[in-house]
Amino acid sequence: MRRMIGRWAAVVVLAATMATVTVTTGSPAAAQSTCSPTKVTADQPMIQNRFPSFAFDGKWGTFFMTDHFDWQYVQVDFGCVGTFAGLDRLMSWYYTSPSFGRGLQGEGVSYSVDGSNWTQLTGATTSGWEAYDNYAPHAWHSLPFDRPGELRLDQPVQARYVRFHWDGAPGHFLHELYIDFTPPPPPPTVSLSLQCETGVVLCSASGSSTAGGALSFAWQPGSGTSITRQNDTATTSSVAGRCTGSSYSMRVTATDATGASASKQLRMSCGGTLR
Ligand SMILES: [Ca+2]
Repeated sequence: MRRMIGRWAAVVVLAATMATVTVTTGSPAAAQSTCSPTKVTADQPMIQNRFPSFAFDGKWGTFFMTDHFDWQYVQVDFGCVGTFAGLDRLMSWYYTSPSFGRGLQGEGVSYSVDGSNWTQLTGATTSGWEAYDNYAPHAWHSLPFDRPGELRLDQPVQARYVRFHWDGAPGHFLHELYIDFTPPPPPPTVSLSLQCETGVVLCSASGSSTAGGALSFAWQPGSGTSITRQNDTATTSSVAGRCTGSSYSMRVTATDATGASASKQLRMSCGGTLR
């Protein structure tokens, strides 16, 4: 009878050892930009419900309209610091593009990282508007209606806020701004899979980072469990040890070179056979 129990126990242990549980966490597809939603504002009031956002909504048929204010601006807050490289605009005179152009009405562009300290684009730091009158370092006039072409920075800069400045008038509709802005890449994410076997303490973890490169693994055995690090590679790690109770828990954290990490924990049965 004792022998029979021993055989059954052996079968149970074997079956239990074969069983595994895997938990996966994190996903590269879950990586999202950290930029807040874009906000468009203006320093002068709109008229006829032509909102400032209409100047940056991707639709040429909508426009922002104000009264006659010199050197007013529309500000685009991208919600994060990215790379700003150039700006073009679409303006009309009552939906037309007359040949007389905008005359002596000035235009210019500035940018900021924090919304407090601003840098104006100048003729010396840009290209694209050489055909127009650069009457002040930061200001041009005699631009045409429609699209004059992109004012392009010689060296792209880091910015969160971009302002388009212009001398406005009611019939000068600002239909759209075309801003060359590249948001920063989303922060790296680590995906991690932890697999442990019942009956013995044998766990393995594998993972990857959207940033690429090697991962470092940190193992935290539950109470009453001792483990020995077995094997590490750039993307996998494993431990083995002894069960000292009826169950054990195991937690592993994988961290990439940027500091992004993912953790996972499992609780498994010891099987009562390998104390
Ligand atoms: Ca528009």
